[in-house]
Amino acid sequence: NDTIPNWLMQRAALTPDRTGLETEHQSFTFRELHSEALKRAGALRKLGIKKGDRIAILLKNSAEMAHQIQAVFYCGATAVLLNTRLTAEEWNYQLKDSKAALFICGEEFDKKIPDANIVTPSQMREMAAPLKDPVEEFVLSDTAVLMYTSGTTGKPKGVMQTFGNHYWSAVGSVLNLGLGPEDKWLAAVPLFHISGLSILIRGIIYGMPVQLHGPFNPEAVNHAILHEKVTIVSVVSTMLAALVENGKGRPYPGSFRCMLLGGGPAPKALLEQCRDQQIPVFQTYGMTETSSQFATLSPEYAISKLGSAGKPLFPCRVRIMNENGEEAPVQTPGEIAVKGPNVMKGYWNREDATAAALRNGWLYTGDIGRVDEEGFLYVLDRRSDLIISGGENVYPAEIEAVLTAHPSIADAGVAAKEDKKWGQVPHAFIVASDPMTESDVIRYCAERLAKYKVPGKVTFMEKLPRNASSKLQRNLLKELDN
Ligand code: S0N
Ligand code: AMP
Ligand code: MG
Ligand code: MG
Ligand code: MG
Repeated sequence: NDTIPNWLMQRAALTPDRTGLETEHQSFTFRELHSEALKRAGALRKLGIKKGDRIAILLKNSAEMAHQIQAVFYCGATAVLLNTRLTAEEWNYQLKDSKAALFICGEEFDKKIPDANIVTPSQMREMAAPLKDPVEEFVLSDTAVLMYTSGTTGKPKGVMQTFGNHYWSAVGSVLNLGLGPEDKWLAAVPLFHISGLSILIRGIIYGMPVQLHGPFNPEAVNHAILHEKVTIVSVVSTMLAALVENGKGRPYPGSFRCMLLGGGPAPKALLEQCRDQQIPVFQTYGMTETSSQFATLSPEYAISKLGSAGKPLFPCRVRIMNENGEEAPVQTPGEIAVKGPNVMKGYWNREDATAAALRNGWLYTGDIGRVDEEGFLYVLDRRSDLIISGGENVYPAEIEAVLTAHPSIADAGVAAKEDKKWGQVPHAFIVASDPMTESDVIRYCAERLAKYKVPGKVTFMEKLPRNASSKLQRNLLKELDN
């Protein structure tokens, strides 16, 4: 079994006095990050955690969350990172599916969670004591993190990201973006998504400081770029638009070198606006299943290839596949398939879904794209009706399942509605068997689904468009709207 040193222990041994993490009120050297992780790992051991266990974490972006994640690794366990925007019902599903031995849950959430083995960060701090035998080496093929992502069936699946996936992801990123002694990466994206977690891990592997933000505050991010020597920031389109809006008339300093934009499509108008304001946007394509960035547009092509997600990172390959399972010719749209050491091991306890996604060493993303003559990737369409709202994924099937369970709803379909702020929001089309109103539907959904999955609009219909085999034609629904 190939291993690498426990990354935080190694980093603390190599460059102990460098700043590793800063938040609004705190700053930690790598030595301090190591000692914070070690103490919490001791608490985890006292709570009975052993190698191979899964530990769920539901916390907001904070130094505490960063410490807890590393502590899990020090125990040889797997961290299951829960999205803070979900409902209790949705968290419970993931806790049960992952068979989490322990649930580290922020005080602000715990009242909503039944029968889980809950511990709060403050309880853990009371039990803190340095772990005597932390895991000194990470086995590259061991699962470091489970991150849940929904699918066409509507049931979330745990993506198994290994230590090797994270290591290679960090290496692929730096071989493209480079690294200087002045670099500092700002994380305002959530640590429970790979967009945020990957920043923490890069920081440790590179020996680079990470500035971690809590709730997204455009003024605070712009202030950090303008006055706090941040050189790289990761964002989704909704965040970038808010930064541009907030930053009007305040040009970024030349030291700010990369606005890494991913998590969904980038509106051309926004890209052009950034180009005009000399904001160095790097469009990237990646997903939870690829442990973050997979392809990224290098700076020298930012203008000539505007709209492209760039070329694969050094360790990665991209292919466009046609319906016969052959590689499609240049410029021909097809399914994007990717291969590389940052591609997940599979979906946790979902052999069928894993076999469907991973074929002959390639991950079939379900996204549609084309590659131009020079090898630049253009992402054209989303996998399987996926709606992306402000960087959060919304699967129509998941909402439809909730809707049709309602006694007064005979049939339901969900499609994307274009939205100025979020990019897209879900639009529900409903065949009601009893009288009901739009607000009845919205209230019902809000009790069962994360806010970003609650339909932004409801349209009542006599009948939904279905084909001869009664399959819902969501593309027709979409046309009914926009
Ligand atoms: C866009 C964000 C920041 C919005 O959150 P904000 O402004 O903090 O909202 P709140 O104040 O919390 O809430 C206000 C109201 O808005 C609702 N709401 C919040 N978020 C959404 C949403 N996304 N869609 C719809 N509604 C939303 C709230 O519910 C609230 O409503 P009321 O007031 O009615 O209660 C936030 O959504 C955010 O952080 N988004 C980003 C998430 C993200 O990171 N996604 C990426 C996931 N993909 C990946 O990780 C793979 C790609 C990747 O790795 C990557 C991505 C980007 C950059 C780099 C990379 C990389 O490869 O390294
Ligand atoms: P997630 O599963 O949350 O990691 O989201 C990944 C999905 O976001 C991909 O499968 C794509 O559908 C979409 N996506 C990511 N990057 C881009 C991009 N540059 N352009 C268009 N869609 C993207
Ligand atoms: Mg997702
Ligand atoms: Mg806010
Ligand atoms: Mg019903």
